[in-house]
Amino acid sequence: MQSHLSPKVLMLLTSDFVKSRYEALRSRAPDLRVITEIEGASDPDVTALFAFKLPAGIAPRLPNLRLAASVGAGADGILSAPDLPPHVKVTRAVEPGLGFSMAQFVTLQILRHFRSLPLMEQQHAASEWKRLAVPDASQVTVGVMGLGSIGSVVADSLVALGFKVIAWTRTSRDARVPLFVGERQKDEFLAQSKYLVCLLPFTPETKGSLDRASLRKLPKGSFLVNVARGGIVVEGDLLSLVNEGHLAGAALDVFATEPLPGDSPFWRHEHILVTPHIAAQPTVGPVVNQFLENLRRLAQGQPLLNEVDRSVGY
Ligand code: NDP
Ligand code: OXD
Repeated sequence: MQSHLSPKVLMLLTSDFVKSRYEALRSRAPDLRVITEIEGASDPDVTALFAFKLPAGIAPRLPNLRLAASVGAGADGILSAPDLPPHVKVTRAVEPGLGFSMAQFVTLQILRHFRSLPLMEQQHAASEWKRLAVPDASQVTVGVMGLGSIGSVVADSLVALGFKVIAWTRTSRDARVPLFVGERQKDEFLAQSKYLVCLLPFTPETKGSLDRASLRKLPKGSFLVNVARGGIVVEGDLLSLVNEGHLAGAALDVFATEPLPGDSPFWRHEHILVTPHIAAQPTVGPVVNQFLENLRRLAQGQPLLNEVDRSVGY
């Protein structure tokens, strides 16, 4: 490829996560023009952006931007830019390994609580031989919010472990588990979910949707696993419901503010486990290949892989 003919790509190195994708892109496509800062007040040569977050003020300096590709599964960090022109196509990363990593993480959190791992660790530390009752997964319902490329793999894994699994989606379709659809079936879905796994995208509709009123609908003693985006849950409402004993606890991997501030009451809470947004990550190779394929498709006017529907935000 002649360098003067290749597209020019801007990567915003906002984290190590993006930096490793930058290095992989450079080594897989050495002739591609990739910059990490806009050269000058504006750069009319940049046609594609590859990033996790798009701060305000960048898009207007790229007058010929046509593609904004997320290096992650969620494109919310790009869609939230207030000045991204409506004609720019947005894509996100989809790859099979991501569903498996997420299924490992979610089942780890559910089983840790369901099989009382913290108590076993305490007993171990105290040299205490005390047999615990073995709970029956077939009597326990896990509700998976969002049955997309990741949620469907998580749901299948939980079924394989013997749990009753139900799911909640925005639109109706065929599914391997009982499906509840839209706002009209949300309360019925929540009322059955002893474990609630949030795998929704962060959109104007889902933002703040797990508030006190919704979380209160869960059966008493329920447990929340949020691996989607922090802003979907109203954090103060969650904390009150755990402190009041309505919820047994939560495993939280994502937060409204990341990194989670040191003074957050979630840290060290005995019924809450905080992890630093590490539930799953798209594998570098497939994501970089998908981006290169989309550059090719863009140049040839073909439909893009994993394009986000900007009218619904995912
Ligand atoms: P998808 O876009 O494939 O699936 C989204 C699912 O959510 C779909 O089933 C969709 O319904 C449903 N949904 C969307 N909006 C609503 C709504 N308003 N009401 C009910 N259901 C709704 O997403 P993925 O499975 O690929 O990823 C899910 C999320 O996981 C990502 O957006 C990201 O935020 C998060 N993530 C977190 C990671 C971490 O490390 N913590 C790593 C990777 C991803 P329908 O089927 O009807 O369209
Ligand atoms: C993602 C994430 O969206 O890491 O890929 O959260």
